[in-house]
Amino acid sequence: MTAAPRPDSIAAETAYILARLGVPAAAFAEGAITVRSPISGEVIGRVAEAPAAEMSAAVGRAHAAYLAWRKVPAPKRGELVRLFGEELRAHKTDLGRLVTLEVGKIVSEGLGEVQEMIDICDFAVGLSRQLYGLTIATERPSHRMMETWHPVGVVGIISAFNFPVAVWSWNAALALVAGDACVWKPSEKTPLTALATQALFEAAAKKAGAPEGLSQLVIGGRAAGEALVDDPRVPVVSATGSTAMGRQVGPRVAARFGRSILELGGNNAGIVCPSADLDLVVRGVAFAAMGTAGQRCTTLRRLFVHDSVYDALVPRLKKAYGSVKVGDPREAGVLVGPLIDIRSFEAMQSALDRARAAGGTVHGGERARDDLGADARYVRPALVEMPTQAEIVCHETFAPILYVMRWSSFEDVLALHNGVPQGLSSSIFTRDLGEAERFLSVEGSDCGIANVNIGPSGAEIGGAFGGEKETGGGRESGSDAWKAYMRRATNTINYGRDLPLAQGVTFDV
Ligand code: UN1
Repeated sequence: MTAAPRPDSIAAETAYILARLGVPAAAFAEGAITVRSPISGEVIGRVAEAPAAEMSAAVGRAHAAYLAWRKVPAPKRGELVRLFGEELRAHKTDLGRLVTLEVGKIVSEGLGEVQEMIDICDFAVGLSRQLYGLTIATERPSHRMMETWHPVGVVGIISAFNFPVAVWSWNAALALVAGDACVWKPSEKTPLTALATQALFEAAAKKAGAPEGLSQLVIGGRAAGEALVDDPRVPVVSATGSTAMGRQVGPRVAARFGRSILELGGNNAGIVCPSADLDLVVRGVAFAAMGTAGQRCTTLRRLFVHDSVYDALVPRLKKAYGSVKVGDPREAGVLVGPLIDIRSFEAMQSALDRARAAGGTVHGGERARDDLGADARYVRPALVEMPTQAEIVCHETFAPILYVMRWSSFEDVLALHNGVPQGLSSSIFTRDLGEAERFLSVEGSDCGIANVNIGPSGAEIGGAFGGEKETGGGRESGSDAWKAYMRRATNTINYGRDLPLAQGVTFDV
């Protein structure tokens, strides 16, 4: 650990933190992948793309580690994850800061991302003593029937830039206690946080005496992703990213009878009812729609406001949109940092043009803080009043755009709510128990996550995370999501001296 003072430039601070986290300087000194900080657009690292054969070699190493790891008792596997959680606790400030530098999250959200990793480690440690199966009544005398959950093998993890390390940890922590090994292909936009996380994992693995190669990191582009997706030694592929990516991954994994856990696009809505507490709505909407600069899968993108409260609420929201502090995410008071890159800014502008063409009135959305770097893109979050749920509203644009629409009939608003291809997260703001319960019922939200009086984003790790329809159907993180990382065996044991057959079949030889 170096005692030098924390340097000023983003590139120098990045190098300083990576050194503290145990990443050798050579790992980010040269290579085909140029990493830019969205804060200023400056280059903060260059990382080599893994050669074509590397993915297959990494899967081979992970598979060899799995063969040893699967025999380690699950609570002992939990010990590795506990030690990894300790590393994360000890380095939370540095890793959180690195998330801020590489992704542009505000400081509290960078730290929150690492906290989410710590939380899933804690969860997985407990889980390592609970990988339970059922015992099931059998129809045959002197028999017993039960389930055993076994490790499944190598789990492939493809992660996105917006939660560059937390989403990996949701998968890895569960996979590791389940007895699996992991191969990780992070987003090409965020290899530095991946290198740092891998270094912390290696430190924990060494302390735990875990088999070598249990977690492999392969930095590369599409070819690396495809090699992972197509490798028959990878029974489970967990992929987070766009629906377009999932459309490729899902069928390819299925074609070789692998399983995929897909966490794809969201188009999350909120319904504001006549009885809603508007103070709470303003705060809930502000965080859910503008937080993380609109770059969460769970970001609030559509808001349906009842006619009777529209004129009371929407001016307040516009005020919040106009006054929220946009800028350098390292600065105190800033709530909205940069977009990840220029392409993302262009996609946002083209969505706003389409919204205008469909009759929308756009407030905000323009470039902000162009003094912070020619290659950085900051925007004032956009609130767009839409006359209808036009086609553009049905798309996920990964930027801070909130489409606001009016409603008057609860039936109609439920239909509009569910009338998009995605099904990740959803919310209702109401004090009316009937409305709340209907929203959560079978006739209500069709999403994997449905909330009352909180926005759709910011889920805790204890619940299963994921969604329906084009969101991909996968579930990660809490509840019984661990089952996707294991294989189930049904066991029937005959402890008698006869051989009664099921369904009363007789077969006397
Ligand atoms: C994502 O955007 O990919 O619920 C994950 C949330 C976070 C995770 C988001 N806990 O917003």
